[in-house]
Amino acid sequence: MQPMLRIGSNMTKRTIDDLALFGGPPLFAEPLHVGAPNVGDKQRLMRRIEEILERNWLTNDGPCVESFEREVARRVGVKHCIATTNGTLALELAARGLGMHGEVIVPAFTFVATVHAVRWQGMVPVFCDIRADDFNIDPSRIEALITPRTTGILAVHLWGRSCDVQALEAMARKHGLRLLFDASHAFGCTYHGRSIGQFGDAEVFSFHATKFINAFEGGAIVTNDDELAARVRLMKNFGFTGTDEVSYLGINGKMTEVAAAMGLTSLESFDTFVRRNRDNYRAYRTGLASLEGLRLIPFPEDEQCNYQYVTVQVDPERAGLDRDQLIRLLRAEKVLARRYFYPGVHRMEPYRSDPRYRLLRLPVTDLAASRMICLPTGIHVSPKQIEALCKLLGFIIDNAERIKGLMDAGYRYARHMPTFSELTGGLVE
Ligand code: T4K
Repeated sequence: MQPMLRIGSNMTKRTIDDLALFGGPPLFAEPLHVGAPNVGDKQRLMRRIEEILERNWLTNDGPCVESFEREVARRVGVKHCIATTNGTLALELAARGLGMHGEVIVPAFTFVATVHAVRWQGMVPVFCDIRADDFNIDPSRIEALITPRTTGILAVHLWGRSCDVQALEAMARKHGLRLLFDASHAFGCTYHGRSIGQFGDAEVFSFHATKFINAFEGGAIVTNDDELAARVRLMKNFGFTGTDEVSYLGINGKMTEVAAAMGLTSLESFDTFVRRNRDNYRAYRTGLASLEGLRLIPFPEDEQCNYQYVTVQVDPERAGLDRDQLIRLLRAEKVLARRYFYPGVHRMEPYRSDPRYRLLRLPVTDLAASRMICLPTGIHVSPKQIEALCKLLGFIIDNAERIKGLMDAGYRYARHMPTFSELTGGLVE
């Protein structure tokens, strides 16, 4: 007798044929995304946009951008916030503004933008492995990577959990290196009770649509360094120091007024977003607690967190299925779980085929890249849906052996396996 899954009054999965991958109806009518935008009060947003249009001041340090910068700096507790077009450009401006050049030590277990940013600025990324417990750059491996050409460390607070800031600051001090943090995931999070954003020489946030706080597209550099702040402010505006006067090599990295309006509106809903994300995270914690082979990566109880990335480590031996098989099963049920971050930046171009990395070994990164799943959360996902999703995962784990047998045998999935594009209504190819 197989375990039966009763999810709600109208959704029962009695046999594995009821799984959507094998022809049953999907668990959810609409797709559950990782990264569906958290949008705050739409009326406030529309009012702000109307005001922008009435002022006829659309970009170039308008009042919305100035308010957004002030508000971010206040919340983070830093002297300066420089808003930018996106997080990637903020990383480039910060790295360049800090005078980084030559080699920069980075993790490979991150979104590709972290590494591309330094590469795009002509620096050589030197990949450092991560720690198995928090998936952040491993400070104990950095020293061996330092050469006379090393000028900086670019560390990532992955999924909003802080790096070992103390160890990294000590390492940077000891070797006279610049220390920049990619805090794209970590707005609203703390390290030892202090806001992320206050550490190193500077930190960078992303306010992309998929982030905890979004500005459609957007980013920011935060720092207490007056000179750096002045420099990147010039750099993001072509180097203009006055009308018709350019005294620096610059680029266009400005945030628009409409983006800042969205950012300000998102910030007003900060507490609501945290509350929903925390409730969702707790629903996952309860729902996954007894599932063999699936380990929810915990958020620290003694820190503030934004709970924006819910991540689960799959142990294929114990779960009976590997990460990619689980993702296929979930996708069919319209749960668009993601493999953040697969396959690791070192396995993407241009790094993969660069002879400099031929002998590179990052065993912890490779293992993490093959085992991590990022599950949907945010204001468009409810704890009830998560309860149903966890029950589904339990059903899958309970029947893992038979499911795996069918999947390994290349079982021609019954009826129709929807494509990602179909699931997202053609919005995402
Ligand atoms: N450093 C780190 C550590 C980062 O994670 C990122 C960005 C950066 C730097 C660079 O910051 P930005 O320059 O982007 O400001 C997404 C985001 O595009 C990217 O910003 C983010 N990291 C990364 C983790 O996720 P993709 O390629 O996975 O996005 P995509 O289009 O597949 O969308 C993700 C999911 O969100 C989909 O299921 C669809 C859903 N979605 C997406 C958008 C844009 C929506 O429902 N609505 C939307 O408007 O990179």
